[in-house]
Amino acid sequence: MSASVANTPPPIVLVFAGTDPTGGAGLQADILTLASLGCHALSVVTAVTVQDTVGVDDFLPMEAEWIADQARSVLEDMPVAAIKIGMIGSVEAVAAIAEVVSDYPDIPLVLDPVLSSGRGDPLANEELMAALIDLLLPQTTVLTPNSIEARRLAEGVGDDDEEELDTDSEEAPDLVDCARELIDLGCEFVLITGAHEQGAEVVNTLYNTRGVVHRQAWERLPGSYHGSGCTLASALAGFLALGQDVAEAAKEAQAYTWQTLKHAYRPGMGQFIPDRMYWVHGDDEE
Ligand code: PXL
Repeated sequence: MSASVANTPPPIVLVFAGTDPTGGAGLQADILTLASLGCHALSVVTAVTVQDTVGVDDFLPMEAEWIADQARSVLEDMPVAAIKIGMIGSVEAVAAIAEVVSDYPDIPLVLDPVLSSGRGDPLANEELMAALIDLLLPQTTVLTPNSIEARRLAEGVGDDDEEELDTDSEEAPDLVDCARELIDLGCEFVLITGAHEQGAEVVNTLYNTRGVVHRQAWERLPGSYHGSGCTLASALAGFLALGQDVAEAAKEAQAYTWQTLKHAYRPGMGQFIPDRMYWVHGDDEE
């Protein structure tokens, strides 16, 4: 019919995420990141948030059946090279997503366990965390928690419900132990990010069943960023879709994310937004 019929589509990544009207985090961040890497994003809306760059005011979870229907229509139509899951919004939605992805066990799955916003507004409760652990972790290729999320997930939901671990606390389990626990819960790899830890550098570590795969240290940038975790997880899914193995994709995703943070801008009164299109905008004055 036309020449466009012959064009090869870019690698396709299916994203499950909540929308963020600021464009800083969530689905919008994922789509921008994937587009920037040369992938095509299929976008399944799991929730709608009300927020600005300062914090999240409210969110409305999408009905679980609607989430599954959105996903199934595109999965049956197009070849998906990787799946990325961000904010989910309800326990029912976790179950629905787990059921859909279980039909596609060969597609690598990146799970960003979104538990709260950058400001700390809760985006998941204990029940949702338990569902993530039971239903999605065993299907996950790479889990991408920050150190706070890693500790909360590894600590489990049983013993000490109300008390979150303070990252400065002497009691805080070592992240290597957290990684081992998370791997034991069934995911293949865990990439724990260290921005919330102390230190001049941010150290991110990739683990698998044998322990540390690699550890990378990055110059700590001064801002507070909205959507850095979404950017990292999507970039990782994108590099997997482009054919890299997990170890290489994790490195490339960190390098890309660090660049987006280095070029971040502050469009409102709150956090900085990573510039996923930094290579289009060119270098700015600091
Ligand atoms: O950065 C985590 C995140 C993911 N998804 C949505 C969000 C946020 C943080 O605010 O709003 C929709």
